[in-house]
Amino acid sequence: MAVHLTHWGTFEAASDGERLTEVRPWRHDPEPMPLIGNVASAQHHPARIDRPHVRKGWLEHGPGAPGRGDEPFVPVSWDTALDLLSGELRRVYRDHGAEAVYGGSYGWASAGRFHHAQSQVHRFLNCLGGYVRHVNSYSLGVSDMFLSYVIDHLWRLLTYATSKSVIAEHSDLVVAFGGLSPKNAAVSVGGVSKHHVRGWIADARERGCRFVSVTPLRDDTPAEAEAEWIAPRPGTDAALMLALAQVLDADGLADTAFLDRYTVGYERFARYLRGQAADQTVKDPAWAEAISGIPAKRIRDLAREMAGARTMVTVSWSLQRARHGEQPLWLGVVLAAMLGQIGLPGGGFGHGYGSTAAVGEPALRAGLPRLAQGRNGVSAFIPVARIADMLLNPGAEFDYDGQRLTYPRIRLVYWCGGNPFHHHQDLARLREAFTRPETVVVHDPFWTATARHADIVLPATMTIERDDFGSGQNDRMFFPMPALTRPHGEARDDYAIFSALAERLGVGKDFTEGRTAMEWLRHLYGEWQDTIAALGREPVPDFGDFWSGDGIELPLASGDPQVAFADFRRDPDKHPLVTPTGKIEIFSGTIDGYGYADVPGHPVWLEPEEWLGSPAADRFPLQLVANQPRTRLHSQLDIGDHSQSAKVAGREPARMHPGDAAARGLRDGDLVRIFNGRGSCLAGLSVDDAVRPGVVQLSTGAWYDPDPADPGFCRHGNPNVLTADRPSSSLSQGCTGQLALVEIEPYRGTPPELSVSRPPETA
Ligand SMILES: Nc1nc2c(c(=O)[nH]1)N[C@H]1C(S)=C(S)[C@@H](COP(=O)(O)OP(=O)(O)OC[C@H]3O[C@@H](n4cnc5c(=O)[nH]c(N)nc54)[C@H](O)[C@@H]3O)O[C@H]1N2
Ligand SMILES: Nc1nc2c(c(=O)[nH]1)N[C@H]1C(S)=C(S)[C@@H](COP(=O)(O)OP(=O)(O)OC[C@H]3O[C@@H](n4cnc5c(=O)[nH]c(N)nc54)[C@H](O)[C@@H]3O)O[C@H]1N2
Ligand SMILES: [Mo]
Repeated sequence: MAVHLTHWGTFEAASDGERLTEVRPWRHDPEPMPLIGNVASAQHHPARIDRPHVRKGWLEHGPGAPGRGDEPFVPVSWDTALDLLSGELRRVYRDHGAEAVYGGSYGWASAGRFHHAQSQVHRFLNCLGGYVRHVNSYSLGVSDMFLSYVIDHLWRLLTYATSKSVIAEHSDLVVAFGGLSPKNAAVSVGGVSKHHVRGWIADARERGCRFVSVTPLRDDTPAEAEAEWIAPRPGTDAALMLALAQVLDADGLADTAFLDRYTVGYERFARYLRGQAADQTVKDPAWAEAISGIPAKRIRDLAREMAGARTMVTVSWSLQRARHGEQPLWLGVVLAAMLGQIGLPGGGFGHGYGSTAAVGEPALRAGLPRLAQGRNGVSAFIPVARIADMLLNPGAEFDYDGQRLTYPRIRLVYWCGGNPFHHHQDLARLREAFTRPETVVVHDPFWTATARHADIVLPATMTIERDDFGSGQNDRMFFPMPALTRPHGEARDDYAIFSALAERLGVGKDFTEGRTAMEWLRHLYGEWQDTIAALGREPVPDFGDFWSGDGIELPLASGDPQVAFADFRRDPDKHPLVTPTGKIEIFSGTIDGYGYADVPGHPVWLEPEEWLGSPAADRFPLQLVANQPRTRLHSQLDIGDHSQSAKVAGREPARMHPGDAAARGLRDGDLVRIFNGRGSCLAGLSVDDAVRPGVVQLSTGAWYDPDPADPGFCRHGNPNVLTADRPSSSLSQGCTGQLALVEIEPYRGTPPELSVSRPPETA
C-alpha cells in the first residue's frame, strides 16, 4: 500500500499497475472522507480522454473556423497535435503578441506541487513572452482585494487565524454567518492529511460553548454543534448584522475603549446606524426583521448575548460570493471590533472556519518546494470572473480597485487545470464568449464541458499516474506521491506536453532547464532542504529517505496557541495593520475616495437585484443557493462512484422544503425543471426540512450537458445556467454565483439522455 494525496484527503492504495485495486483512508486521519471513493472509479471511465483530439472544423479550416462546441473531434497522434499547436502558438505570438493570449487558466487542478497545472502552464507561456493573467479567485473574489483595506491581507488572515483548538478552549459563543459546513471543511487546496471537521466543535460544545448558525441550510453546521439555526433570507446578512451593531450601539454595549484605540471611522458609521445619515433610517431590529425575516426580538437578544460572552464572529466565504459581498464581510469585522475582543483567545473575527480545512490550523514555519513560474512580459490582467466580459468586449473599459482598465483582444485561450464551463456564471453567455477567440486549447484528463468547447484537446494524466510530492495549506504533512499506475491510454503529464511544445518553439531549455520530472522533484526538494537548513531548524531527511517513506511532519511557526491579531492588540503602534491608517477601518477614506455607488466608505445595506424581497421574486419566487457539492470537489470526478451515488433520477439533486414542494405538487425523487430568465436545468428533487422555506439548494459541479438546440438548458443540473454573470461590485468585480432567483416545476416530457458521461462524437 502506498500513500497518496488529494485536495480532499489522503488515502492508501494498492494497484496492479493499471488500476487501483484497493483504496482506504490514510490510517492517521481521525475523520476520513468518502470523497476519496471518486478516484479509482473515474480513472478508466469512458469520459476519460485517451489521446489528443482536434475539432473537425478547426483541423480542416484553421483558426477561427466556426462550430466550436457543436462539432465532432478528430483523434490525432501526439506528433500531429504538438506540431499543429506549436505552429498556432508561433503564429499568434508573432502576429499579435503575448497580449493576445489568455493564459489565466483558473482552476484547482490537482494536488501535487510539481505537476500543479497552473504553475506549469504559466511557466510555459512565460517562456514564450507571457500572457494575459487573472487576479483573485472565484472562491474569494471580494476578500482577496478588499480585506486589506479594512483589516489585513487575506492570506495572513487565513494563515494566522485563531486556531480551532483555541476556540474549543476559550469561546463561549460562536456566531457563524454562513455556518461551519462540514462538507467544505473536508477540503483544502493542495491536500488534507488529518481532517478536523467535527472534533473541535464537539470539544467546544462539551465545554459549554454555544453555536449560532446563520444560514439557509440547517446542515451547514455539524450536528455536534447542537447549533441554534437562524435562517435569514439569503443575501440579507448585512441588514441583520447592521441591526446587531445598532443594538450594541444603542444599548451602550460597544467597547468604546477598543474602538478608540484600534479602529477609525466608528462615529461616521454610527450615524448611519442611528438614522442620522442621508437615508434617515435607524437600522434597528424591526428594520432588519422586515428585510431578513428574523424576528426583531431574536436579533436584539442575540446582540446582548454576544456582548456578554467571549464571542467569535465568523463569516463564511460564500457570503462574499454574491452581490455587494463586501458588506457582510466588513460588518463581520465591525461587529467583532464593537465587541472589543479582536486579539483575545476565542474572540474576534474569523473568515471561513467552515470553508476549508486550512482555516484554523496553525501556520507552518517554512514554505514548501515550489516550481518558479518565470516572468510574465504582459501587464494586462482581468479580475478572474470577468472572462466572458473580456472575450465579448475587447477594448471596452471596466472598473476595478480604484482603477479604470481595458479588456485586451484575445485570440488564443489556453486552459490547463480548470473548468470554466463548471465555474463561471451564465453558461449560455460564456458559450457565446467562447465563440470569439480563434483558438481554444485545453489539457484535461476528462471530457469536461470545457474540453468539449475547445479546438485542441490534450489528455493529461491524473495524479495517481505520475510521480510528485504534495502538501496542503497549513497542513502538517508533506507526502511523497509516487505514481501508482501507468497513464490511461496515451495521456501525458502536463510537464511532458509543455516540454515537447517548448522544444518545438525553441525554448526547450528555458522551460525544462534540462531536467526530467523526477530530476525536478529531487532538485526542488534539495532547494527546500537548504532553505530549512538556513533557518537553522531541525534537518529534514534526504530526498531518498523522503521518497521511500510515508510522509514527513512539518514544524509549526510557533509553539504557542495561535490567536489572530494578538500582537496588534498588545501594541498597535509596533504592530500596525496593513490598512492605510494601520488600524481597523470602519470607515475607509480610500474606498470612499473611489466614489463607487456600490461600495460606499462604510458598510451599508444595499439591495441586491435578486433576493426574496426584490420585484424579480414575483416571477421567480425561490432563492437558489448554488453552494459547493458535498460529494466531490467542484466538477472534479463527477463521474466517480461517490458523486454518482448522490444523484436523483440520474441528475444532480436539488433540495427544497416540504412546504414549497407541496405547493408545486412535487414529491421526493421527482425529475424537475429549474428555470429563470437566463436558463434552465433538470434536477432530481430531494425534499428536506433542513432547507429554509423559499430556498432551493442545487450545488455546483454537475457536468454541464447543454441541449444542442438550447445552450441555456442543461440536462444534468449545472446551476450555472441559472446564475448571473454580474460582478460583486465595481471595486472587486468578483463572481456572484452563490445566489440567484428561480422557479421550479415538474418535468413532464420524456427525460433526455445525458451525453456528458460519454466521449464526444468523433469523425
Ligand atoms: N454558481 C457557483 N459557481 C461557482 C461557485 C459557487 O459557489 N457557485 N464556486 C466557485 C469556486 S469557489 C471555485 S474555486 C470554482 C472552481 O472551479 P474549477 O477549479 O475550475 O473547478 P474544478 O472542477 O476543480 O476544475 C479543475 C479541472 O482541472 C482538471 N485537472 C485535474 N488535474 C489536472 C491536471 O493535472 N492537469 C490538467 N491539465 N487538468 C487537471 C479537472 O479534471 C477539472 O476539469 O467554481 C466556482 N463556481
Ligand atoms: N466538499 C467540498 N468542499 C469544498 C469544495 C467543494 O467543491 N466540495 N470547494 C472548496 C472551495 S474551492 C471553496 S472556495 C470553499 C467554499 O466555501 P464556502 O463559500 O463557505 O462554501 P459554500 O458551500 O459555497 O457555502 C457555504 C454555505 O453558505 C450558505 N449561504 C449561501 N448564501 C448565504 C447567505 O446569503 N447568507 C448566509 N448566512 N448563508 C449563506 C449556504 O447555505 C452554503 O451551504 O469550499 C471548499 N470546500
Ligand atoms: Mo473556491
